[in-house]
Amino acid sequence: MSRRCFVALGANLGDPVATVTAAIAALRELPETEFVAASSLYRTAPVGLKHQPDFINAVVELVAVSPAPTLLGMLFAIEARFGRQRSVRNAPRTLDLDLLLYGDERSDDPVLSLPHPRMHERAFVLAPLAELAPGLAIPGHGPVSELLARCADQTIEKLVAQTVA
Ligand code: PH2
Ligand code: MG
Ligand code: MG
Repeated sequence: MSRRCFVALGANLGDPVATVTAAIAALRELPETEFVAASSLYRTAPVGLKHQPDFINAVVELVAVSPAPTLLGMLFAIEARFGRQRSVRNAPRTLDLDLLLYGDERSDDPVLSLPHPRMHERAFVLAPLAELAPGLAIPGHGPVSELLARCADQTIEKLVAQTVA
């Protein structure tokens, strides 16, 4: 059975625009997975640990056949390819890929919580997600557009795509 999935991308080390762009290209190539759409890129103020560079964030929509843990393993493999080092929680990172939603599945497994446990209160997730699926309801929390309206105090800026003349 296939599931509608959303993956969040985040980066704030190196060249984060190039990294997020390349990671979106890598997500297009995932096996047993249909790539549906990518949001715009957003420049966002760090949430949590404040004294670190701004992030570039985006969200991608997929239709996956693989079970959620298999999909998560593929996301970790892409993070590793982009040089992700795991240190303290919320530390700056070259690339973070978070599985936000796997259909309407709910899980409180510490390795893979679904929906992603903090997604409903983060503008850097909700704004790109709202571009792709504004009416989508996050299980246990409600429609994306309503949740985003509650995050008006968080600083995010949509990047206008740069076209080469
Ligand atoms: N990711 C975090 C913690 N804080 N802040 C922003 N703006 N963007 C992120 O992707 C982000 C964060 C943990 O994964
Ligand atoms: Mg994260
Ligand atoms: Mg992560």
